[in-house]
Amino acid sequence: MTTPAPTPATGRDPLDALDDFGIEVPSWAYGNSGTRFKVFTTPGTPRDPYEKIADAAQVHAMTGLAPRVSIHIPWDKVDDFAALTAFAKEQGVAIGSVNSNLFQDDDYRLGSLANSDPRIRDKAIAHHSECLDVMRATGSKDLKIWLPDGTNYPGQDSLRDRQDRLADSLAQIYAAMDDDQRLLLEYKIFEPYFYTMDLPDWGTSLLHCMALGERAKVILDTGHHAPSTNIEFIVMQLLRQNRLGAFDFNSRNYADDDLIVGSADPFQLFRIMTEIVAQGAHLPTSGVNFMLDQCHNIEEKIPGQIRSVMNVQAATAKALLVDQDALAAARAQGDVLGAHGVVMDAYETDVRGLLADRREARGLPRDPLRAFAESGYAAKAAADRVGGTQASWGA
Ligand code: AOS
Ligand code: ZN
Ligand code: ZN
Repeated sequence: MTTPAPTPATGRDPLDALDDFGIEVPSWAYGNSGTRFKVFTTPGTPRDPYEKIADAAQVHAMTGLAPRVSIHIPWDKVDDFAALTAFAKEQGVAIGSVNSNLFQDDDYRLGSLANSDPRIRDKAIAHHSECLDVMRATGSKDLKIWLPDGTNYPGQDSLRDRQDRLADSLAQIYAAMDDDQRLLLEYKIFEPYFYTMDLPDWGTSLLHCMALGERAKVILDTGHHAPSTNIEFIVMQLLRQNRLGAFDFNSRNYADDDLIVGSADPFQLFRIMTEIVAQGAHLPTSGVNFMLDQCHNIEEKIPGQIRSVMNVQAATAKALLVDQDALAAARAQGDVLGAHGVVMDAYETDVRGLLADRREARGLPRDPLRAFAESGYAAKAAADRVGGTQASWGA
């Protein structure tokens, strides 16, 4: 199919919406990280949060697509968060969501926010108060909670009591938040526990968010579902309830692979973005935070992130090219294959040239990966960053 013309109704190019589209990148993607097995180190890997932010800023400089960096506490803890925020600004980016960490403390063996021991629950709640202070210092508005709590064996704990304790802990965190702060609640079908997770699915996360209040929203990590789950349906349903707060984008083949989004199944990413565009949720006013949650073990990290944001942009571009008038007409006529064809025409459009043109028009490199390779940044980082300890997923 040829490149679609601008929509006749407005005369505007549907891809203009991309100019305001941003993807948040995770600080931990720039550290050494990977699987349960060997973690390969790379020369030039950041040694502190400043160097992680400098690397993330390269992604934005090359693509214009990654204006914010998610941070993780305590991995990105610094003495002076105002200074870190100012440094990010100098680099051309901002600090995005603040991720709490409930999965690296011996106290949390039997759970954190859902633990039966009130002392341990209080400790986990207090950690979120610390994260809220980091948000106040950095200007971040999103507190992101991934709850690793669960059980491994039938009978290990009361599933009902765990939910009640979790609800109470979350309510205490929510009560400590400012009016302009949001609580984003992630779910995951399994891992680190394998019999039950306390937040295993979008329905459970949504129920907790609804009990908390309007500023509690669900995070959908694309790697956190059973095989064959129809993720775009969940996207539609959460949008319908105004409860989709954010994505953690990544690619999933088997479990929580955390690989480059859109690498294994670009069609799924397109289907997700089609539901997003259909409800106008690609616009900044929608409040949906499009984040990456990825690790790069064997590939170069900055190019891996550049590729990732470009994949999300390409899927969004194709979704924007769906001819909504033709789609509505085909649906109204009960034209099953006609409607399907409209969607497939958009998916099969080669948007690479269109996106390169748009980048060039904004003063960005036509080919961000090539521009980064030619910039010499990686070699300079490898030469400069000697001594110290390289950052890793988990530190
Ligand atoms: C874990 O599986 C989740 O995806 C979380 O989002 C987690 O916080 C993230 O991977 C970084 O710790
Ligand atoms: Zn995640
Ligand atoms: Zn995950």
